[in-house]
Amino acid sequence: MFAPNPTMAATETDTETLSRLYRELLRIRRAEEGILELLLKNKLSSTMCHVSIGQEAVAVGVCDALEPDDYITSTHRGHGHFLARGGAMSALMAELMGREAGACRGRGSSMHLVDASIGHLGSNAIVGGHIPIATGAALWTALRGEHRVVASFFGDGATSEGIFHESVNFAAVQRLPIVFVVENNQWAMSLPWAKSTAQQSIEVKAEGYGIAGVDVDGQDVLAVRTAARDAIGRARRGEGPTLLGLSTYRFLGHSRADPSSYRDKAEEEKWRLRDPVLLAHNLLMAHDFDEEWFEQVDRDIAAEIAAAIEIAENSPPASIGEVFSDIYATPLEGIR
Ligand SMILES: Cc1ncc(C[n+]2csc(CCOP(=O)(O)OP(=O)(O)O)c2C)c(N)n1
Ligand SMILES: [Mg+2]
Repeated sequence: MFAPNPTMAATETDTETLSRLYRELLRIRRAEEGILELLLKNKLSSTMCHVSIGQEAVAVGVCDALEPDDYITSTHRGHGHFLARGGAMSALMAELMGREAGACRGRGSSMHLVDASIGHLGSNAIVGGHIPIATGAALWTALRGEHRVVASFFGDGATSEGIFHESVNFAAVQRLPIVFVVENNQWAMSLPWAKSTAQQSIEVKAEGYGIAGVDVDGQDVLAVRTAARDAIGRARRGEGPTLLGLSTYRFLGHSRADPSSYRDKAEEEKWRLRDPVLLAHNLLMAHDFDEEWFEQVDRDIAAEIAAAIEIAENSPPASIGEVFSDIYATPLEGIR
């Protein structure tokens, strides 16, 4: 079973890649801090909002390994997946604020982010609900003889859902081009991973399905990227799915309303030391990146977020008259 390493893996990676990954990790961290501020100011269209602070290396490492034509599906905790896949900051902020400039024109909010233009097939409020959608997309692309890969993000809790087993089994039998990304943040609300499964190794679970599987340090963005590249490569070569087990941790509560009183503070402290942003920062310091560079990255990101919020605030609110548009290919009688 995976045990967190004390330091980030010393991988041979060029500094351009490292700095790109760091920037993206920080971009997601700052965006979600901004989203929590907007929530406190009552500026979001829904209070249902789950942030992935602490888990950013999962989204960044996997999405960095995908090609532009590939697909992802995401979860109720999906702001990071959206941004890492190339979603615009303004499309995210406006969506959360219920504005026309949002990715779903303000009608989806935090848990229903979709953007076909970046191959984002949607996040889903139903735990595990998007895993069969991802599997269907993988079947579709395989039947068409394309070389696209689908990466489906879901939490540890979703692996206890029947639909997870059905989807993985089907994808395994059909050798579909899909990577099942288990974003294992150790908790499903108040249920710890150790109490939700008798087999905590994703690698061993994968054996049961007859597919590749691996347990990876999900706080180490380089390790995540390397494992994702391997899995995506297998899928693209027609070698079938991979169960990619990424151990991570949500630093905050399940949602804003959850103080995580069921968690051991020592456990929280231990994981805080393995903050993915901090680990990447330290690695860049070891590559002689100076304070000035880090401050500039911070300023660039702050400016991007401020501009995105301004675009959202200047955009009209989603209109009730549009609530059924883009839902049905042929609108039903009486529902328009
Ligand atoms: C089918 C279903 N069951 C229960 C819920 C309520 N629920 C929302 S999030 C959640 C926990 C999910 O845990 P996990 O999959 O590990 O994701 P995490 O929240 O840790 O990112 C639950 C039980 C739901 N939305 N859908
Ligand atoms: Mg979880």
